[in-house]
Amino acid sequence: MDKLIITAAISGAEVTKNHNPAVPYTVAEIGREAKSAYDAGAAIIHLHVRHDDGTPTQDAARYAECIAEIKRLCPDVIIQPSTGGAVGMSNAERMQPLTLRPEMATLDCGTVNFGGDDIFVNTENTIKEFGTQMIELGVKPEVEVFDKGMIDTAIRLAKQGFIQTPMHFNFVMGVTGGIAATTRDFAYLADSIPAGSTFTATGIGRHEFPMATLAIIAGGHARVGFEDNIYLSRSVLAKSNGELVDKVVRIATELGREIATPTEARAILGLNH
Ligand code: KMH
Ligand code: ZN
Repeated sequence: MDKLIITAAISGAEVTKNHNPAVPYTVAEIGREAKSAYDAGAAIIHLHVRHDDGTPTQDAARYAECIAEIKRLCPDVIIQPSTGGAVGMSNAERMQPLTLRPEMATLDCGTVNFGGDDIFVNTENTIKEFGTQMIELGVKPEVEVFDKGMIDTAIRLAKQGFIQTPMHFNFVMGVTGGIAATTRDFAYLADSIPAGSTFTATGIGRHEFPMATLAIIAGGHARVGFEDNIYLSRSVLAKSNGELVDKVVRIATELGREIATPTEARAILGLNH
């Protein structure tokens, strides 16, 4: 079994300091949270950026500043900007971080009701447009899956040349409106991806560590972080993303799964940089 790649989703676009005061907004705060996660064992930082007041932005210059700060503190970490941004952003706005040619970026492969009445829109043409840009710029997509049909969409569009293979998937489980975070649905998703693919599991809220544990056992990879969950345990706020990464490292270690360094993660994911 490959070593475990831990992704830290340190910031997100929806969670705020009202939920947890350690949620990062400024460049310095983004750097601090990335370093806490990296020091604890994260190989990938999944990145959304904000203005200093916490408003989400996909501005390329703001991404460039945050990426420079993360690279200063964590020189070899893999940085994976979001192209999902926040609900309601235009495609042009969302795609901006791709111009920085990151090693990886997210590719959301379908539309989903997102946390209630919001709709996170990813039409067929949007996915094709984003996928084409990623191929042209040499950015490896992480295929974001909020429901099983999104795997089928990714497979279909890969056959048409819009996504390179082998693909790396992220099963985002437990979003209100998306697939549930259950053992049955985890197995369903893991059994539905093509041979030779890799996957990460992300459980939302209290599902974070159960889904990470299933992925550790099944040979997948795990994502934790404030974007998905702000609690270390029931009613106990995490003081940093590093605390969440540390917990998943402890679970993996108990189960006998070693943790991948960024260099080992690059080999597992076939990153070329
Ligand atoms: N903020 C969500 C609407 C991604 O990073 O690609 C979308 C999201 C997915 O977070
Ligand atoms: Zn995200």
